[in-house]
Amino acid sequence: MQCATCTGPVNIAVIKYWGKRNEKLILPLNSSVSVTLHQNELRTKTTIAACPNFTNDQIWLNGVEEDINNSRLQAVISAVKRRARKRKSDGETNPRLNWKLHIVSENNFPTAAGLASSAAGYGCLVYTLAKFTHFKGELSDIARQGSGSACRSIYGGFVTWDKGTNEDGSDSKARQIAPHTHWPELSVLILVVSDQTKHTSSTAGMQTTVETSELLKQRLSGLQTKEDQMTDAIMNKDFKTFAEITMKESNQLHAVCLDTYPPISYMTDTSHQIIRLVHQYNNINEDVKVSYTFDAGPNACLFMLDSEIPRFFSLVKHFFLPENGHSTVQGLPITEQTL
Ligand code: 2P0
Repeated sequence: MQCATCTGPVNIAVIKYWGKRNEKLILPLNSSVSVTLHQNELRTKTTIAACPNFTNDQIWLNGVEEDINNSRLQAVISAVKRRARKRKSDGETNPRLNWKLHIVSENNFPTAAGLASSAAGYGCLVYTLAKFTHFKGELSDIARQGSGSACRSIYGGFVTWDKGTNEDGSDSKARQIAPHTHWPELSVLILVVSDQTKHTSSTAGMQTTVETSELLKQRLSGLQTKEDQMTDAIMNKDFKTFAEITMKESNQLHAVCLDTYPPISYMTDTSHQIIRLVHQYNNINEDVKVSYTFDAGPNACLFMLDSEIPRFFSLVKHFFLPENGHSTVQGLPITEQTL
């Protein structure tokens, strides 16, 4: 029996991906920018085991067997094998490419609750497949075919997913714009409001948005400028600009979701309370010290410089945590996280 185990990180988008131009290849309507989180807290762990005697491919996610014939799973498994075979075209054979695989994947955080579990999951799966088959080369475009946002989890630090223009998706992949060491003071606090699976998957939600939202067209027309400003803010470690664009991006994503017909609402009252707390905190400080972003779920990702964490976290504890250290809302712990 041969095994490979890897861990994969979550990434949080600060310029959001929402809408595809090609559903099958998972090609986005816009480029996006993200921050990859450190793997100490939120991560997927995937093990692939295989031997000549296994008769079927099988996969277990968080201890439950899933359908291995899922088209996205099949797309990434066959793409990694195809690329690994190509590398061996000199006649050398790699027996592992013909073995059936047993794949076990676990998240140490709520799955499908708007915390980028599919990004970590597919990013990690592709990386582990590459390790198992001894393939070294481009993986981001393969991870994209599992879940769009997964292409960004292949890289650490600050990452852009270029939407690309080729019809076959060959230029739709992520690249690192700066390593995590570039801005070590930047931290993120994750407030887990709910660990419930989201009512509308990102895939279904963005499809309905593309079909019905007028606001999406307006959003897309201004995004390139925003992406450029965000990249400059990251390169210049300009927290105020980074934070303001991040908040406005989150607000616009959720406005577009509400403009979808029927509307999609991912945030809860608690999410809105967190937004109000951040704005009040910034107003009192007469500066932008903290920013929020929400994905397809109610959970908050708050960016701030690490010097701000103790003061802001004490407010979070005061408003959202009873003395036992657990959220008043759903009884879930709040996780402190540093990039
Ligand atoms: C993002 N999200 O940029 C945005 C912000 C959610 C809100 O990427 O259909 O799970 O698998 O490509 O990657 C979630 O979308 O969707 C997402 P598919 P995915 O992070």
